[in-house]
Amino acid sequence: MEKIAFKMKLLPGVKAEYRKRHDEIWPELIELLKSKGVSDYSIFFDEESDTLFGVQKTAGTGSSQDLGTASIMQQWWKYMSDIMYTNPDYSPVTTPLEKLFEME
Ligand code: RM4
Repeated sequence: MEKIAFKMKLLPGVKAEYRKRHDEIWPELIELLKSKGVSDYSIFFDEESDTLFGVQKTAGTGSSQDLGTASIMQQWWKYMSDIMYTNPDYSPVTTPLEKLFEME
């Protein structure tokens, strides 16, 4: 298992809506993530910059951000696109982050 992190960006003032949508995350999306080896997945938020930080473990077969060929992820990304910075295909603009330290 590998632990990876990446950042995404919210539009201003939509933190509550983002949290609400994730509180109500689709079971089919959770099923996809788990089936593709994603686990221990958290998303943190920096109020000052509206930046989201995703942290997750992967089974070495890619991260949540690599699942854009799955219909349910395409639907989710489109659903979220009104409150996030996205690419033309509605995928969230994602910047991988370099790990500088990890305590086992
Ligand atoms: C985020 C973003 C990510 C997705 C999670 C579940 O808002 O859409 O790509 O993996 O939700």
